[in-house]
Amino acid sequence: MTAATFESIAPATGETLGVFPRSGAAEVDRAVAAARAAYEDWRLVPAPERGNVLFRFAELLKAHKAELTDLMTREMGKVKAEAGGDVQEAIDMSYYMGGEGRRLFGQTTPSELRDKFMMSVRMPVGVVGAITPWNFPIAIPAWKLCPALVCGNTVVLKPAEDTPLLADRFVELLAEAGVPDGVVSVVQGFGEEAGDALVRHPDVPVITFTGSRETGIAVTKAAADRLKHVHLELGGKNAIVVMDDADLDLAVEGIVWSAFGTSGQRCTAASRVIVHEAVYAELQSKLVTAAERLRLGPGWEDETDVGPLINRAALEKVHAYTRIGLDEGATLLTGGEPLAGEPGFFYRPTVFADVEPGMRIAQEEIFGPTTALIPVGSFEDALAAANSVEYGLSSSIYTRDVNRAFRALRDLQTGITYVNAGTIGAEVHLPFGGVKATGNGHREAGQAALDVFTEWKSIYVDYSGRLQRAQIDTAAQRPPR
Ligand code: UN1
Repeated sequence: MTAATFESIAPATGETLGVFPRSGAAEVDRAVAAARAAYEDWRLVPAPERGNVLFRFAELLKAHKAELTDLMTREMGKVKAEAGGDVQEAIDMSYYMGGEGRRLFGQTTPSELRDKFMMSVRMPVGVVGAITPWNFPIAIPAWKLCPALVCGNTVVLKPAEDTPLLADRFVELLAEAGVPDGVVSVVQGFGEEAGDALVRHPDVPVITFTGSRETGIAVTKAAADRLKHVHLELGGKNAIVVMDDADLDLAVEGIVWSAFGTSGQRCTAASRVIVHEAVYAELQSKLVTAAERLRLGPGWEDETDVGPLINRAALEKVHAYTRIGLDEGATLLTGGEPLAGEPGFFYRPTVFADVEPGMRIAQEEIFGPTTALIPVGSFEDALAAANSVEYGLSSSIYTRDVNRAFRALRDLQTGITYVNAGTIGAEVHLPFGGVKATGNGHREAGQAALDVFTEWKSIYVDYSGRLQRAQIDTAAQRPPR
């Protein structure tokens, strides 16, 4: 066991919540060996029984929802309603994937030959390495582990080093739900040590990772030598388009929720607002009024609207982007500074106006409560600006024109598009993920998640009792003329 440790720090106060072992290659080896051994039995447990374990896990998450919610407000910092939503998302995913235990549908299809049967079935892949972020510290582990487990895989989880307490509770509840020893292990620690060892481990054929684009590329390269399956959920630079016919009050509510909810620390956060010039001035003033009304504070206090950022480095990064925006010539309408006199990592909700689509604050993921207003003269210009970024996770349009709405649904280059709602709030039973630099073609959640954690096997059964040659003997099957 390594002697090195790291601390979990409460972002609202800076106090230490716990001390954790800083795992490296040796701990990863041990966890993978346990997962590999446990796989031999877990893959043979009938899928409906594996599903029952997930139903029990959902019940336990429900029973512990208040405790987990409170812990999340302290360890991760998000406000109570959102922390409860994070836990709820895990509950929903666990029930949904529990139900998959009685589906996991494959296909049957007729053979071209007589007395021959064919079908495809999903097979588990083996040990899954799951690397999860701190921003949804209960929901995202559930997005990855629930489908992985119901499909018959075992898992080594490397959670973010900012939220180790929540990860430990997550895994304890899984064990209490009946997940056998070794089927799920957690290795606490840092990406460059524990994460890297997991990604490179020869006995881990699948890696599922949520985090930054840069780390996603590094993970892909490290996994390439062994041709691992890599599922990536990376950044976003999500835009809300507000057209001249939009309900502006509704749009402002959606912008505030999407830009400042979770202090902007969602990969689906609206960090750009593309506004038709006919409503630009009005929207700008309504948005500033709404942003300035938000109360910052610790997540566990009922009156708080916006909690702290996750750590000091995040605070410094967000503030650096404020300086970049000012240097680029954007107009700072509100915010743009840390909350004075606070021990925690609080940053005021920040709105930039007169932003050009090509500016860095309109192109790069900030992951904080900063949004950029971009004026445009037409629907076409709005779509072009929205699509001008390298990411493609979520997008939204506010309009009352059904034709424009459907064109936007077709032409916005993102994996998720909303009409008359903000960019956040995806539900667990539709695919979640993005195009372009947001990922590599896979999706989590919904049925699509099963594709990450299974391989297809095609099965042929010939019950004719004689040699039948596909593609050659088919003529003999035809009735004589
Ligand atoms: C994330 O930010 O990584 O759609 C996930 C949403 C949430 C999930 C966000 N259900 O905003």
